[in-house]
Amino acid sequence: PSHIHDRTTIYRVVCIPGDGIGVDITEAAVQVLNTLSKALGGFEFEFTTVDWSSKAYLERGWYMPPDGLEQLKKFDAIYFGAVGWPDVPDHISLWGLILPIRKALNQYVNVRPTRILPGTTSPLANCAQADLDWVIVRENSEGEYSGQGGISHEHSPHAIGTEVSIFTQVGIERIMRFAFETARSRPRKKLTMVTKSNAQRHGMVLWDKVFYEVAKEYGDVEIDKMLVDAMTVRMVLNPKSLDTIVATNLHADILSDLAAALSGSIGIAPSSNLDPTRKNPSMFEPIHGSAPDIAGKGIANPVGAFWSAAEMVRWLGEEKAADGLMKVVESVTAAGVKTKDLGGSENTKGVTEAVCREIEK
Ligand code: GGG
Repeated sequence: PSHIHDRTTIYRVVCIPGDGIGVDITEAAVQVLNTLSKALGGFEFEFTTVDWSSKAYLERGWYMPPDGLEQLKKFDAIYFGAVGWPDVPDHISLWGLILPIRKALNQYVNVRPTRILPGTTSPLANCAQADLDWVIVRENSEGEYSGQGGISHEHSPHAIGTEVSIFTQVGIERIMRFAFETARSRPRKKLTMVTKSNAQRHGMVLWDKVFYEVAKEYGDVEIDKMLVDAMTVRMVLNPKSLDTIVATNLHADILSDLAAALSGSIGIAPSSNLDPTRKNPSMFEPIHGSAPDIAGKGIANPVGAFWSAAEMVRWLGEEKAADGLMKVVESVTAAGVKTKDLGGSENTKGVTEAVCREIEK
């Protein structure tokens, strides 16, 4: 923590609401976090909000100021809303904000848990709550999102685009260790590793090799290996057979959206971009994007934002408060207070106020 004042721990959190519904849900998360700290006592949040967004980019030509990454290092945690707006090409917005932050702050792990929350249903027929409980561990620093490559012969009929995936022994080893530790900490102690090493014959083969090497240190963890295409089928047809999943940056990005949809809605899914060395602040964000079609309408589902906030609180060391917040969120969904994407009729404010009221009880 940044500092302790009158026996209250103060956590300095920088909020980057970003674009579209990122703004709505960040506001909701801040309201809930303030309510939580007030109700529990012992810790408080000092929020700083920065306008690093596509709208600002269109006005001034940059997302982050030149010292933006250095500014972020001064905080205990980063809370992120969403990035992406129709007037800016998506590769500009992603590379203007979220990808440089993950890379510069050594956030090489992206943890994406998936569960069916009480009072909600999976679109999968006969899928009970106990049948779908996964943690996807996404490699968050290299692979397909290395940003290497280029376009030659541009503006000619012979243009050539290359997108180079970089996988390093160090990068693979550290994500595997994190995934094995995650699997070990869960009751079923089961890890499924995903690649496409039949078609991609270099980096993915190294990924396989390192997985089996690291597995030797974790004899208590049951392992298996899937090709990413077959994995989508297994997630839909046999969700119960999965527990912890480790995959590359791109594969896990895709699989975690599928996972969220199978758990009921992309609107509930959280993510933690972690620097496990804790030398840099970690970043917490719902996995959904900016949803321009519903931006500013006040109808976005804030549950993914609350769950991400709970994971931030956990990472900051307030385990009990994190568990308490998730219990409250689950009691609110169980009571049927839900947005339209979950089959309910509430708006963002209605769900947020229900969560706050429940915290204050
Ligand atoms: N809240 C997350 C967000 O804005 N995601 C936009 C996106 O496309 N992210 C890609 C990624 O997570 O790598």
